[in-house]
Amino acid sequence: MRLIIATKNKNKVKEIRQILKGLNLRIVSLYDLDRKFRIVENGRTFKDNAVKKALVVSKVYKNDLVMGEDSGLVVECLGGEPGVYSKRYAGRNANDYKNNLKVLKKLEGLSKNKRRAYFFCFLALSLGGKIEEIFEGRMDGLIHCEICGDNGFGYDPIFYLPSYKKTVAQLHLSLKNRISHRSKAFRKLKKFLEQKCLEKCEGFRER
Ligand code: ITT
Repeated sequence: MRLIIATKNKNKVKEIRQILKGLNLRIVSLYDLDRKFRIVENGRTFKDNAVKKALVVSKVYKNDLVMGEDSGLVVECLGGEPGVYSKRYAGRNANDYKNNLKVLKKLEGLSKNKRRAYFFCFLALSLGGKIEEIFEGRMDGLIHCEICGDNGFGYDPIFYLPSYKKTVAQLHLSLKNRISHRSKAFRKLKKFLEQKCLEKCEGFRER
């Protein structure tokens, strides 16, 4: 059985493959299947977007399990920004570097206790065009005062973890994958699939 991850973000796929290692499913992403597959992300919440990604893909790939994933950075003193706009925070030609600079600039001069932020990941699992279950994960930290580190992607170079005294981009991927928002959500998914869902899926496919 296949688990299709409804994402074209190669960095996410790399993390997800490592987190789900050992699961008796073939993991493929939209990046592998159809790079032109378009999903309009116009939800107001991570949940809306994750559900939309899952359903749109599940209606096409009806015999596969489909996982919609939406994630992003929430900065408390910015009223939740960049939130669902994390990918394109710096505008139409945004990239990770420009997005990071925009956040750093908005927080310039602010003390540590005003720099609280978290990453959020929302997952929606779908089969045969219907949502089966949803999962979430969160990782708390602070916005650093400069860009630091080369690992990871997105806002990892400015997301500082006081307990490690490092930004996420300074951590090895295997450590990020033990503590991240994404790993927390995907570990819940993994447990669910192992305990409850795989038998149902096999039954579904035999119909
Ligand atoms: P898909 O929609 O194809 O999944 P995407 O990159 O557009 O790919 P999202 O809409 O979920 O994905 O946007 C997520 C953005 O949030 C991502 O581009 C990063 O800027 C940020 N983000 C999410 N998870 C992150 C992480 O683990 N580390 C750093 N930044 C992250």
